[in-house]
Amino acid sequence: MELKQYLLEKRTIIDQALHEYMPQMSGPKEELFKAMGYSLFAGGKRLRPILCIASAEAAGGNHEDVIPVACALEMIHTYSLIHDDLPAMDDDDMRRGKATNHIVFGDAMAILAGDGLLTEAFKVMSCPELLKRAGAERFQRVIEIVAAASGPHGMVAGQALDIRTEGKKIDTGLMEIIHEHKTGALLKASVTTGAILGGASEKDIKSLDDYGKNIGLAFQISDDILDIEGDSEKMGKPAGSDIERGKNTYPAIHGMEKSKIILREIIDNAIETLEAFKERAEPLRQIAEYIIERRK
Ligand code: GRG
Repeated sequence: MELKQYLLEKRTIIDQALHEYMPQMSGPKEELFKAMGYSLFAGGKRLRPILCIASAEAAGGNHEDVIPVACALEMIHTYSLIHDDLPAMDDDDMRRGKATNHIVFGDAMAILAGDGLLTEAFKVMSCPELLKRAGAERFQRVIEIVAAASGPHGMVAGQALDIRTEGKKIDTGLMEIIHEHKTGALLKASVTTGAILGGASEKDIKSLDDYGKNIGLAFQISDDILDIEGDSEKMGKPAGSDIERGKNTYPAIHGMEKSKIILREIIDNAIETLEAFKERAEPLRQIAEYIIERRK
């Protein structure tokens, strides 16, 4: 399996579905939808939806089992980035190589574009096709997992803690809680929901859930490392902003060398949880390796 080809294939499927869920609008709602579409189609890697599909495949299902949920995850992720970039939060001007949403549309419209993407995500997931395909029990379980991972038990809590601890010295335990909630929760939910909708057994859901937890943390550590060693042009945003803001990152607390060792260990743990899935989990294995090698 060639990962590059796999990622391209899945990204195409997701982009097509996202365009169907988010048609171009004319009339009074035009500006709002333009602002939502601006960030949704700004060139994101689509990692969360791809993980959702790859997890469904590892469980024996396919992308058709998860499309509404995969797209909803990307909408929620995009909302979080729009709000994270606002002047009241990280105050960033560049994201994905383009001016951030509030720079183009203004703060108020950027807030509303984020709100629109978040709520639309739940509309997309609550479609009758998903209910019919998944059955009521899986359908309910998946929506609850996505809500918990995004909201005040997940990403929103991580962001709140991150903002409140900026510039303060914290211990590794608290830093891990922040990472787990802010970035890890939605990545883990992407894998778990894929497993459930792909028809995995409870034992397999647990293994894939463990994989998701590990790569969620790994992704944030690699992001911390990239912020120091990355190339601003490749990343589409300026490097070095974490240090400037006094963010509590892995390299800041453990140093660069140890952070890289920890990252390798976590990726190895993630790959180990996939043993029972044999060939079907090859994309998930390669995505785990990609997290270490990624440059953006
Ligand atoms: C505003 C509620 C709220 C939450 C924001 C996710 C987040 C919480 C903030 C983003 C801060 C950040 C840069 C975290 C590092 C990890 C991360 C989520 C990077 C961006 O995700 P990618 O690399 O982005 O998947 P693309 O652009 O490829 O979609």
